[in-house]
Amino acid sequence: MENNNAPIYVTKPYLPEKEKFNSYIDFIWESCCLTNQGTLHNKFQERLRDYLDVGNITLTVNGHLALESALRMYDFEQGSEVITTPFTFASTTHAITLSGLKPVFCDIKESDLTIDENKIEELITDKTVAIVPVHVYGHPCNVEAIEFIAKKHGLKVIYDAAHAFAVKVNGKSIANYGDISMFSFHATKLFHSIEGGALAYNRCEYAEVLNAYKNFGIMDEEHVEYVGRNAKMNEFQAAMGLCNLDSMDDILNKRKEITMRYREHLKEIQEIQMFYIESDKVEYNYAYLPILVNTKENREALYDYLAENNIFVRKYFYPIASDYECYKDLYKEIKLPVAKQSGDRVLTLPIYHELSLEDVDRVCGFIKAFFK
Ligand code: T4K
Repeated sequence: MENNNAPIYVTKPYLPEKEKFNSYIDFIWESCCLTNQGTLHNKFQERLRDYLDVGNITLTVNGHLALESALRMYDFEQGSEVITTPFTFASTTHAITLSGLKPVFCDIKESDLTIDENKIEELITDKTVAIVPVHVYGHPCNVEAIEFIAKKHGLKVIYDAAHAFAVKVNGKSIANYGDISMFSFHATKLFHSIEGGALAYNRCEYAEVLNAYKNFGIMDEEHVEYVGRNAKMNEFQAAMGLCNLDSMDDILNKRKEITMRYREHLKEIQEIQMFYIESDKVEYNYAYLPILVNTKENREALYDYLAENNIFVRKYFYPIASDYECYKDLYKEIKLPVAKQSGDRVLTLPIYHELSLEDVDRVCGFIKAFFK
């Protein structure tokens, strides 16, 4: 019998048919090639290039090391400034810092919680070398305005597109905007390879350097040209990616259906703000289900109330990066009112392939009861 009080978590990984995954595992056993650019890695890379409709893909062991590799590839002078958003997962800010660069935080827009393109230019100094915007929750940044600013000031644009797999803007895959885009294929993402990530870019001259960076900077048996890391994707990850890529249409349709059900339920609740991202320009991927609650007190109380009822939502992204213990002393003077308020009010509700519409009804039933 169905358990009507089974815990519901914010997400749950999509799993392909076991037989299909096993057939790839059989192949790995026969080839005895486990990692270092094996057959499945190369096949996955090709298929992703087609799927994302972009010139080049470099696969990595996770999204974070992909972002770090992209930043390090440019060999920016240490201490240079990178304009970015504080409303993101820890990885974005850490990748900039760990690359010896200084994150300069720009506030975000309340309409979609992405970086506020109108506030970027005032932060540019003679030390600025790049912009690292985040397509947070799969909401695309204003890619045209950012491109205009970057060109005007000679800056690189490296998108953190960890959440934006399969999103399209102006009919084009989002992977085609900026100099490089980083995607995360972590188990919690709508498309995953257990752990994993990729850099997508159109300049083929980047390929040799990025491929070397993920393999200790090794060019060939006798030449080590760069101070690289080990960020290689292995064959088991590629096998999972290949399986899941076949199911993308199904995954996207299901997430859309779930999102519509949430919208239907929650649109009447005055205390909650939702996001409607689809437009003539944007094909959205329904990666997350973020809401803004009217006050921080209500957000905290709703979070606790749902947990008491076995529903485990998350506060992605609270605290904002400038308030982390490891950064807050550096950013005491910075005012980021929209990011701060959004971090204080945000909740991301459960959304994953297996989530039934009855589960959505249950989650929304508790939210309605809370606001009554
Ligand atoms: N940039 C952005 C904007 C990102 O959001 C991320 C990652 C990155 C960069 C870096 O990409 P990666 O290096 O990770 O590829 C999770 C993920 O670990 C992280 O990948 C993701 N963003 C972030 C938003 O969420 P946690 O610490 O919240 O995950 P965790 O373990 O608490 O899992 C959340 C829920 O998922 C749990 O309640 C249970 C469920 N779950 C999780 C896992 C791992 C499962 O059911 N099965 C599982 O195997 O960070």
